Amino acid sequence: MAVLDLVLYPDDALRISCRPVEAITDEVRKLVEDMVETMYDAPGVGLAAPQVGSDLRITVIDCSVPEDPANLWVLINPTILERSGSIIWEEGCLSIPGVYMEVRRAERVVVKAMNLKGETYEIEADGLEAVCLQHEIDHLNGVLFLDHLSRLKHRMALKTYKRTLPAWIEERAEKLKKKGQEPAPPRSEP
Ligand code: K1U
Ligand code: ZN
Repeated sequence: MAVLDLVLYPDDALRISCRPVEAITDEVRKLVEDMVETMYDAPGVGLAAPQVGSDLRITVIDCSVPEDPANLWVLINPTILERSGSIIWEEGCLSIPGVYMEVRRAERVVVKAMNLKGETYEIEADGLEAVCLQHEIDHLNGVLFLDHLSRLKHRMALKTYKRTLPAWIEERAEKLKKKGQEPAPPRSEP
């Protein structure tokens, strides 16, 4: 298992529409394993494939704090079947570190996805789990939480991001070095 490099905003890789997984191959299993490791290491409550440079429709989610792999969801080719209600939640994004902003989303969702055994299953979620499912499925369509903000809030978010990013990059490099991994240089400037 490996902690993968995170793709950071404004990298174009975050703007692609991901392609469906056709078959559960060893490559898919390895990607999922590394995504889980990367999410727990960050730490985060979710991670989508484009955030680690893949164009596959895969996301992993564990909203339990402290983390509990028993509550891990692996969602392959997820689709939202139902949305209802409205909720405002302060969201973060591992590709836009240091920025937390309130976003309005559906309060409850029903999502259909496939697991690593190739079985289709449904999740009915509300609160943070519903917010996280929507945030991650947005990633698979090239949509970021910034896109849900007003122009003013969007500008404020980018200002915070530019100010705090250098320290975050340094901290992450230190952390990866301690794990014996060399961090990749950032792929694009904010
Ligand atoms: O997809 C991502 O960028 C991960 C993101 C998911 C998310 C968080 C909050 C609301 C919606 C979606 C994160 O995990 S940011 C980090 C975070 O929120 C967190 C980290 C550790 C413990 C608890 C939360
Ligand atoms: Zn995100």
